[in-house]
Amino acid sequence: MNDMNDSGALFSGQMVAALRHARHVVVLTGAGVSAESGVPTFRDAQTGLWARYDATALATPDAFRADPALVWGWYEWRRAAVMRAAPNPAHAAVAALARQVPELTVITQNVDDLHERAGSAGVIHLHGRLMQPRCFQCGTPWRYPAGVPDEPEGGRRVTPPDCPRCAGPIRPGVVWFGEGLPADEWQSALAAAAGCDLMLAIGTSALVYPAAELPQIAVNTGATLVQINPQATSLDGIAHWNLPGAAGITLPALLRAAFVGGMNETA
Ligand code: BJW
Ligand code: ZN
Repeated sequence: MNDMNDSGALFSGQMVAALRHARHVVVLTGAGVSAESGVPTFRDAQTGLWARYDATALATPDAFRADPALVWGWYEWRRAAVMRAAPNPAHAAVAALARQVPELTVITQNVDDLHERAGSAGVIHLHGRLMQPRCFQCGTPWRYPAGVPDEPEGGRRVTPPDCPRCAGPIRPGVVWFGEGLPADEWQSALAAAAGCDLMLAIGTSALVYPAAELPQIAVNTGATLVQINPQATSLDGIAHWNLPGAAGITLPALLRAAFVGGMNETA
């Protein structure tokens, strides 16, 4: 295994060649890819009103049933943060990679739309989309009013809107713990993981299943696994290369090494 430094200055030539010659690349992203856009990761310490709560306890159907205004307020606060955020160089590099390899599949666990806003198409959203709420009772889609919600910095409780069809509460369009992943997206992700020859796992703690199975599936079917993450994760032991840097620096540097004349490459 070959590691590199945080600035992305040196990469193993073997790894760069694997990327350069890959026919189907899968990019699996987690919250870390949006961290440099200022969107807190799921397991970052929470602030304001939310500091008293564990994110994993808020992201459940039971939490919404017990206190819909608390949970909807948390998502409104996060929606405002995402709408004010801009894609960072990691999102841009993922979009650019699609123009360098014959086939690229982007699978994200993120509920934001920063990959799309950077230019990626056909992104598989395993955990749903923040911007596509629906009724908690009857599932009817609901549209947010235009504009960024005016949420105070510390957050607040917000009563969810009522469904125009059944008067049930509107819920965020995300996948909570204990809920199944969208079936089509999961099947597409499984097929891509099993069919790719290189997977880039970027900015995910790989703690949440079944998404965390995808890198192992890729490795089991012979793919090269490259991880970009400044912290240790459960993927460290199965990745062929661990690049311990920030995604917004490391991924653009890796692409320059692979596709712009082989700079930043070791023998
Ligand atoms: C940087 C960086 C920089 C920082 N550059 N990197 C098998 C075993 C055990 C449990 C289960 C199992 N199968 C299912 C379960 C239960 C459960 C689960 O996985 N629990 C675990 C906690 C153990 N899974 C589920 O419930 C799933 N459903 C399911 O399995 O359905 C079938 C079923 C139904 C009923 C009963 C049983 C089974 C659903 C999971 C849904 C997850 N949803 C969330 C919330 C979405 C909405 C929201 O955002 O509020 O999705 S949870 C949260 O975690 C969110 C994320 O997408 C997901 C993954 O997190 P991610 O992206 O990895 O972020 P972080 O914050 O954890 O890590 C950030 C990383 O970035 C870190 O590593 C940093 O170092 C790094 N980083 N800066 C690069 N600049
Ligand atoms: Zn309804």
